Amino acid sequence: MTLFSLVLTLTLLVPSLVMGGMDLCSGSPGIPGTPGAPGLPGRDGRDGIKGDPGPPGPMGPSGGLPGLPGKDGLSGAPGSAGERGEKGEKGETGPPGLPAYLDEELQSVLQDFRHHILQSMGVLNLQGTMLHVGKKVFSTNGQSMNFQGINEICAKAGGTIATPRNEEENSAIMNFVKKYNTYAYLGLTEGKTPGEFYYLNGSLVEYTNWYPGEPAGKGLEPCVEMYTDGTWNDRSCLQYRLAICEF
Ligand code: MAN
Ligand code: CA
Repeated sequence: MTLFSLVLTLTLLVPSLVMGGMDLCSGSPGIPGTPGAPGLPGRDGRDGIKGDPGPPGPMGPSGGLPGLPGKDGLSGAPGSAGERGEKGEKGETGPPGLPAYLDEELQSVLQDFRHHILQSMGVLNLQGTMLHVGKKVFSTNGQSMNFQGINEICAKAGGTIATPRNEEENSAIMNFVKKYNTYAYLGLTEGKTPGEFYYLNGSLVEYTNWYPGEPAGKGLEPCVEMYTDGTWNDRSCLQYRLAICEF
């Protein structure tokens, strides 16, 4: 070993001995060195979540091919109801119910009906505006109007213009004519043949009570009025006559 290599060995060894011992004259810490150069860029991270769609791009040049057909529009308003179907088969028999006379709810509904009907009948009887003949009811509101007006108000009330089919019905109508001292139109009109009269349902008149010499209008008096004695006269349809309906 040369002297040089011995000195070199010691020179290298001594500082490590001093550092390892720590009690060999420790100095103050040195000044921090300057920051190192930036490291190499790290590896790429994982893919991020998908971003929002971008805004629509600018319109392309015109003259392109026509686009695909658009989506269907909103559905239209419902159509009108179809024709009534055929009647279905009879359903099964329902569960047995109480006999009507033991059904308290039904009895109370019936009592209510009875009460209301009797009240209304009382009012109508007092006013004398309703006359029963067989299954028919004749009634008047005491107003006078032309033939068309009478047909309209009778239809509105759910009836038709009074049409005597026999003597009893004729006298019921005459009762109103006398009471109001106003002739009434009847539900009859003249056909194409002058002097031939028909019910409003189109069938030829059966019962008549013409005043002697009538009908004499020769096609110019297509309506029929009742005089105060119950006889009939053919007459223009534009007079004002008592409105009597039947139900
Ligand atoms: C008037 C009208 C006719 C009727 C005659 C009877 O002219 O009422 O309808 O036939 O009188 O004289
Ligand atoms: Ca006449």
